[in-house]
Amino acid sequence: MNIKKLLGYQVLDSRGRPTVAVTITLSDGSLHTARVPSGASTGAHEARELRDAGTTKAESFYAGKSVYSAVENINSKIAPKLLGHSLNLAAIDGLLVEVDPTPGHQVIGANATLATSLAVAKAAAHASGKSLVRYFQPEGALLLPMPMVNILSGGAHANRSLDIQDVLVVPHAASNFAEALSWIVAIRERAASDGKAHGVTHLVADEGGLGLSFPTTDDACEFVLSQIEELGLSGKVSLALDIASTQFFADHKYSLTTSGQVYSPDQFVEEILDLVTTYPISSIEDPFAEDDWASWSAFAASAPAHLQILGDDLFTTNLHRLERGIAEKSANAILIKANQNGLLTSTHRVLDHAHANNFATVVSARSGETEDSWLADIATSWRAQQIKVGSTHGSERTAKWNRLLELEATEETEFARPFKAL
Ligand code: 2PG
Ligand code: MG
Repeated sequence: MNIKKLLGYQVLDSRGRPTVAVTITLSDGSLHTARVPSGASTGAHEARELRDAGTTKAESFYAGKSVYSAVENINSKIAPKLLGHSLNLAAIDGLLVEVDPTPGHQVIGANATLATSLAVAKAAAHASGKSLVRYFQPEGALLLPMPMVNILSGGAHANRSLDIQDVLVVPHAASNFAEALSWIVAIRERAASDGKAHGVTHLVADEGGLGLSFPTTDDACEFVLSQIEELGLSGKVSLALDIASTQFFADHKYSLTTSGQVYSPDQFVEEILDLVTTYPISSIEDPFAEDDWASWSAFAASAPAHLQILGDDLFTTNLHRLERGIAEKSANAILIKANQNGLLTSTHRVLDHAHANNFATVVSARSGETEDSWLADIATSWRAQQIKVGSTHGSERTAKWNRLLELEATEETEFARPFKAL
């Protein structure tokens, strides 16, 4: 079977912003579509997401956020190379690098390359008569990942109602995926009604979390911990924080808006240490800015042994940055976002390299998502052990949760439980 037609076009993501889709038609007449997500708190070292200048009339309706040029690159530069090609994902990803050998796909755009790479993977799965998850892992029990789920949102996802980006929960003691999700739904519902009862108006943030305002990170943690406690889930569900600190780091200072406090990097290391030793926090993401390597290493050297120290903007799913983090002992876990990288095979390589070096991996959605559910399949078959998709609200989020529930119901599975009780 080979590629008869490959078409790129613009679609919308969950924020109502344009993103890239690719549909491949195979020689058997079947169609295979993939859509790519898009971040808001993007790291400076991510692969390039190509967006238009906003100068033409068509572009101006999307205020500089349209992706017509990435689509044009797919149709004029990528498609001619791939027509008639057999469905070898690694070979096709190699061809995409030949089309644009710049690091980070600067010329054709990582949104163009990833949409193509994903559509090829889906088409290749079909050609081998398998689902995407079974294309990557043909045999054996599938390892369903532990969910890390957003309850409160702040930062760039909720109009900065909190300085930090997310307070998430990890149902680390759940015995299966369905139970894990049921606990999370209960916490999310209770947090929403308690927020109202306290007279706090909230917005539903970009990832379906609650945009409740709290003066400090401690207050936000205590609020979520009280929901966990009221539900009788203390000791079974822990907190995870995405500090997304690059967003408030400037002039060598961490400046918090809601509390008005300003910290030097050394002081912020102490502040974060305080936080993770005060609350039952199993994972902390981007506690320091993307290029503040010294603070990462200093923190990792004194952090509690159980703590997952997770690099998102720090690593941007980039092999070289991960290698530096391993060498400098900056963290012990990496967030894996395929669109930070731009190709499925090299994203997989980063994940494997992390596992080979005893780093944990968390496969992650972006704040701008689509209803496509490929993320659940790759997180499972690549044996990531953890997945982050935002909250339990919004079809672009539930598409991934529902796919994991489907796998648990229909396949032979195990449930990853990477955290010990706190
Ligand atoms: C993150 C992601 C998802 P964004 O920072 O981890 O929460 O956000 O996609 O905006 O980068
Ligand atoms: Mg993050």
